[in-house]
Amino acid sequence: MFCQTGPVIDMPVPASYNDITQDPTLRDFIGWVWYEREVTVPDRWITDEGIRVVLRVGSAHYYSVVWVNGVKVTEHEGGHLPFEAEIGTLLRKEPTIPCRITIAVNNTLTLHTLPPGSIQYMNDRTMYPDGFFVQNTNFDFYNYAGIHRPVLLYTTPKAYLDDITVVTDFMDNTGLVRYSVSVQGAASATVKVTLMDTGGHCVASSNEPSGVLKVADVNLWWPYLMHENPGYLYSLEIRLMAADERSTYEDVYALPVGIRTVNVTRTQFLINNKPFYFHGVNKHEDADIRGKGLDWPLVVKDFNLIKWLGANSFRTSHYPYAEEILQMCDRHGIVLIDESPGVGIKDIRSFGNASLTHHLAVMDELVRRDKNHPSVVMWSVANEPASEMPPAENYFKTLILHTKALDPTRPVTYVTASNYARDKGAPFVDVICVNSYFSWYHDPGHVELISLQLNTQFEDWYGKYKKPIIQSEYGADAVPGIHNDPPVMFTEEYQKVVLQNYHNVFDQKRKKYVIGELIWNFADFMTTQGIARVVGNKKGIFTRQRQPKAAAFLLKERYWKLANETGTLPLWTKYPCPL
Ligand code: GCB
Repeated sequence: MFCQTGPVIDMPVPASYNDITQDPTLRDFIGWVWYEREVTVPDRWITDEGIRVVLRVGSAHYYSVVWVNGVKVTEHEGGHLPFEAEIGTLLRKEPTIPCRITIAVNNTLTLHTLPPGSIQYMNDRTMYPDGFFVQNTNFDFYNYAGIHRPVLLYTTPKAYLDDITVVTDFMDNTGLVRYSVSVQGAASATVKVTLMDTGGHCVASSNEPSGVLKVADVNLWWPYLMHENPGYLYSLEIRLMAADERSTYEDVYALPVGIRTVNVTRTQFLINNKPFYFHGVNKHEDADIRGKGLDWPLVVKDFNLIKWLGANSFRTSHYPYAEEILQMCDRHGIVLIDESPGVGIKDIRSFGNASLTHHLAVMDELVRRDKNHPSVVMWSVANEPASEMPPAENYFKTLILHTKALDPTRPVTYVTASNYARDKGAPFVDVICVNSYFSWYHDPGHVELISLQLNTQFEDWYGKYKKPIIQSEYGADAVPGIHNDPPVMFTEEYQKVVLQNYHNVFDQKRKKYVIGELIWNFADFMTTQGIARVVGNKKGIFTRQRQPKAAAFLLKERYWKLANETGTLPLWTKYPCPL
């Protein structure tokens, strides 16, 4: 059966659809879009009943419905996280036709989605035509939509490895890898687990589906700039063998494992029992043309810039990033604060049960996806919610306790911008993360006030909660190439002087209870149109095309100074290198 779909346009995957065509209605489109393509699958996938065929969507923004050969196979709420459907049975029903995959994606945000938003119909017919509506949101980035990450077809045997959980620890020189393997599709199965070092040598093994592997003379996973050889990864190879009356099945999975611990005290963040100071950035998945679509050259360029800068960490502001990016962090020793898409929760109706239920489900999906990454050292459940509203107390208590139950090994936070005295959720977080924009949104132009106001901010938060604090955002817009001395807002000089004033205070407080500083933002990024934004947010220290502004050099000098003072430089910095 051959189906004609109708007029279509070429649309690359992965990519946001917004900036691909010249059509302004598609750029700002709100509603359903349809993707479709046919693929031919190997005959063996059809004839061998012992094979599971799985369709996996890395992420699609926001609500997706998926059909295969016209039959609905799954739907999923939420961008930023993967979802799957098993389609083998369906393909077997009509083995002669190619596999037609149809994905409908709707980017509408409501009060109960994450991030939340609302649709507003404009009813004044003297101003707006019939049916005119806008999508309102409370976040500061463009609501890019489409299929943002790869769509894959893969197979497993009927009996397969469904999940692996790894929790690591160490005592003296011995590493401990507590693991548990979940098997599906087999009444009984044997599992062989082998932990290998980077040279491919087996360092520990077991025949149990769960247990503890002991690693003598362990190589711990260390962050970049904290050890000469950061990002050490073992490989946990798991082989599953199962049989039924028809056949035997073998599944195998190799999971990179970094052995490290994370702990928080009243004043410190400890990785492997050593104080870790976050000197890093906030990012966005954002670039010209592809929007939020995964783009390997961009990913690798960004990691080169992060390392050039001497940054040791970033926050996945304001949603979960592609798994490929987390894998890069594991390998390079870049520490992550892994954030949910809980950004812009400002309306009291977004603190109700429907929203909370969805937020809990998103945390389930996020922790299930990212729990085994050594680079992830903390969960952030939200960014700048209206945490002063009374329902925030129950909302964040439930959310944070739920996340801790999912993963007792990592601290949990949400990022706040509200007043310390009125914040209802702060008692439940492990680390206080505060955003502030002194001399920008407050007292514009008055950089001389930063020192006083920032000092007050830190003393107030620490005084009330006695928890370590990360300055999770600070910065100023700079339009590249605009200069003025003495500095005025939007110039490269002003961005620099704001940063310098913040740094002076960080240097006093980091010896006490401030455990990190994350610049807003790594690079300029696109926002919705408005009078406060000139073709996007310009607080990047790099342009959207990843060229440095003056502030990038200032930050580079600072981060390498911090690294020299608090860390251990990687081996390659001791030899001539293109820094
Ligand atoms: C914030 C937000 C971030 C914005 C930034 C800004 O507090 O968390 O999403 O982009 O401020 O530049 O206004």
